[in-house]
Amino acid sequence: MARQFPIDGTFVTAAPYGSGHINDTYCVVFDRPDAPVRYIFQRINHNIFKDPVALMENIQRVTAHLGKKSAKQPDRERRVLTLVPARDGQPFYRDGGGNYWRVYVFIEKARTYDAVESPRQAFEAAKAFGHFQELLADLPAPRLHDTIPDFHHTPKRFAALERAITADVVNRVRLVKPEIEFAMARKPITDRLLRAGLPDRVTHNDTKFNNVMLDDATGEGICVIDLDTVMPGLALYDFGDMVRTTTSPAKEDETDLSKVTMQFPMFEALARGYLASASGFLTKDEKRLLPFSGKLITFEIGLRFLTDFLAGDTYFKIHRENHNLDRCRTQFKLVESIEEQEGQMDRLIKTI
Ligand code: ADP
Ligand code: GN1
Ligand code: MG
Repeated sequence: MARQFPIDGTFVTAAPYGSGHINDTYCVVFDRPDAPVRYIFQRINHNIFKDPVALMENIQRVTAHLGKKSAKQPDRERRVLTLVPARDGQPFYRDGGGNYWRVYVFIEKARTYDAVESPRQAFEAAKAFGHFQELLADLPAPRLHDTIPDFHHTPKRFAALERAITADVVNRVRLVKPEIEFAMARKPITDRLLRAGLPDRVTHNDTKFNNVMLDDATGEGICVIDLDTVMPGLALYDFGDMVRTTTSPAKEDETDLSKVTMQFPMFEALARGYLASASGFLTKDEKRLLPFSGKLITFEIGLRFLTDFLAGDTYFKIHRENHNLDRCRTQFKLVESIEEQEGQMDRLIKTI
C-alpha cells in the first residue's frame, strides 16, 4: 500500500495504531536521509461508510477550508489534517479487494488520550472542538454529504434497539434485562433535541476525547481528527459527546462501574472551554441545553452499544467477550451520574 502513495523515502515498518472502533489505522515509517518520518494509513470501513468517495470529498473540502483559515497561524501544518493524495491524484487509493485507503501526515509532538486526566485537558479539548465548529460555519455550499444518514437521530437509534430486542438473533436478550429496562424508562427523552427547533450546522459528530490531539508541550488542543462524520448536525451532538467521553475518569469499557462518574469540575472545564470558542454563534436554546445534550448523547451511545451486543457485535470492533455490553454499562452508569447532577449543571451554565 505504501507504494500507492508518492511518499519520499524507504518504507521501514507499519503497525496498527490507536484505539478507534471503526477504521483500521496504521502508523507507517519511512526512512529519509535526515530522519525517519511517520504517516497515518487508514483503511476506511466501507461496511459502515457506504460511500467512501463522497466521504473523502467531504474531508477534502473540510481540510481545505480549515487549512485556508489557519494559514497565518504558527504551526499551521499541525493544526489541520493533511491528506497525501495517491499517485493518480485522488484523495484515496482503492485496492483490488474494494478497500479504500487514505494517508495523512502524522501530527508529531501531540497525542490523543483514551481517558481524561485533568480539567485543563477537558477545557482544551472542548475549546478545540468549538473552534472547529466556528471555522466551518462559513463552509461554502454545497451541503456536505451525510456519510451516515440519521447518525444522531436518537429516536431512530432507539427504534433500532427495539428491533434488535425483537429479533434477538444471538439469544442475548436474556442477559440484558436490567439494561433494557433502563433504556425503556428513558424513551421519552429521545426526541427532545429534535423538537427544540435548533439550527443545523456543520458539526464533527464524533467528538470523543481521543479524536482531538493535545500538544505535548503546551497541552493545547492542536488538531481535531477523525473527520469521517463531519456533516450537517446539531452543535449539541458535539458538546454531548464531549460530556460523554471527557467527564468520567474511567475508560469507555471500564468494568468497575464504581469508577464511572460525571466529575463536576470536568464538566465545568468542558463548558468553559467550549463556550470560549462557541459562545459567539450559539443560540440561547443551544446554550441552555448543553447539560441535557451530555445526558442524551451518553444515553444514545449506550443504546448503540446495547443494540450491537444484541445483534452479535457486527458494528463496533470488540476485543473481548461482552465488550459491547461492558461499554453499554459504563454509558448507562454515566447517564445516572449526570441525572443526579443535572440541576447543578444547569445552574452552572446560567452563570457562564
Ligand atoms: P477511528 O475512526 O477508527 O477512530 P481515527 O481517525 O480516530 O480512527 O484514528 C485512530 C487514532 O490514530 C487516533 O485516535 C489517533 O491517536 C491516531 N491518529 C489519527 N490520525 C492521526 C494523525 N494524522 N497523526 C497522528 N495520529 C493520528
Ligand atoms: C466510534 O471511530 P471512533 O472510534 O472514534 C463511532 C462513534 C461512537 C464511538 C464510541 C462512525 O467512534 O459514533 O460514539 O465509536 N463512530 C462511528 O466510542 O460510528
Ligand atoms: Mg477516532
